[in-house]
Amino acid sequence: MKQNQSASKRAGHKPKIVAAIPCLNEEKSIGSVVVITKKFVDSVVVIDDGSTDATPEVAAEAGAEVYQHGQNRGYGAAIHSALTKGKQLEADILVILDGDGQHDPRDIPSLIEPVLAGKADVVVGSRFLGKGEKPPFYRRLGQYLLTAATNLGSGRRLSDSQSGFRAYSAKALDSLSLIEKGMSVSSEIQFAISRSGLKVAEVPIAVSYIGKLKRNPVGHGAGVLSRILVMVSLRYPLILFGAPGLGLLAGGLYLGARVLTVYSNTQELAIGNAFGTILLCLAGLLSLFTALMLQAIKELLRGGTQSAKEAERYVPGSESSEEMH
Ligand SMILES: Nc1nc2c(ncn2[C@@H]2O[C@H](COP(=O)(O)OP(=O)(O)OP(=O)(O)O)[C@@H](O)[C@H]2O)c(=O)[nH]1
Ligand SMILES: [Mg+2]
Repeated sequence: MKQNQSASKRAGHKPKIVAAIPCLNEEKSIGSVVVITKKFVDSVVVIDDGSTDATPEVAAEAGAEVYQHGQNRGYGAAIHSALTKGKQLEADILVILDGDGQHDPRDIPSLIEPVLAGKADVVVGSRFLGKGEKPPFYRRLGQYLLTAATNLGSGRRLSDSQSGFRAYSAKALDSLSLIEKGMSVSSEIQFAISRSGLKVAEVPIAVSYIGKLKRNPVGHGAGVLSRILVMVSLRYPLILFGAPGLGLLAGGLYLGARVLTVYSNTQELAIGNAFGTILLCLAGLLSLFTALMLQAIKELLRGGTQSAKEAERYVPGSESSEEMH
């Protein structure tokens, strides 16, 4: 069976739906989230990201398989484990939702519908579509900003780039390869979708914000934004650093030519222009060097991802290793 076939194309086969719930200290909510989620999926895996409370025990009691990180590795690492678990369990569709009760598992049927219909490989549950409760104003502001930056950088437009309620087809599980360890993983997925040409859809979801704020929104927003900038730099290094580098170098050379002209006519050194020449040439060379280094890293990462995928697909002794999954 090919892993990258869409659920809808597997004739006569009931799609296997797995839910994965990343959790860090969610003992109060995880029990009911698991119990309700189980009604809509075939199995539930809780990714316990180093909780120090009773989250793993409560999740297991509620009927989830619990996969433990042993120590806190970050939301991105938990998403990475969730995608890997989905592949291991041969899920046709993997649904990921938060364990703090902000997402309503009753939205799962509408979330997976576009994947079942073969219309999408990734479905993002959007908090900003539909008429339901919206996140509080101050959180909405930050989320709009992060969504605008992610849309601009990735070239894919979504209304909610930071949503943690998503569905992935088997093809998406096979193609996504993530490196972000923190909350910026949601943006990274949008960049990866754009690169790999996966089909993406959004459906409205309900959210509930009753609990306390868990982290400083300004620090959180700034952290994610800085990672988006890194992603943009890695995506367009030649445009972002190469083109300005060439411009600065050209400006420096122009100023240098003027210094030489003035000197040959008057035998005097135009100190200001000479300094300008040195500064512009140095900045230009630095920018060009950065562009080339980032381009090299980009190609290395792309090569590494492809080799990892080939290694994952390779089964010794098989004619067509892809068929073995
Ligand atoms: N913050 C955080 N959450 C994690 C981590 N690992 C797993 N999670 C879980 O990931 C899900 C999303 O995290 P939240 O902190 O609720 O993120 P959020 O919904 O954007 O933020 P809030 O609006 O404050 O709830 C929750 O189920 C967390 O328990 C981690 O290292 N940090
Ligand atoms: Mg939350």
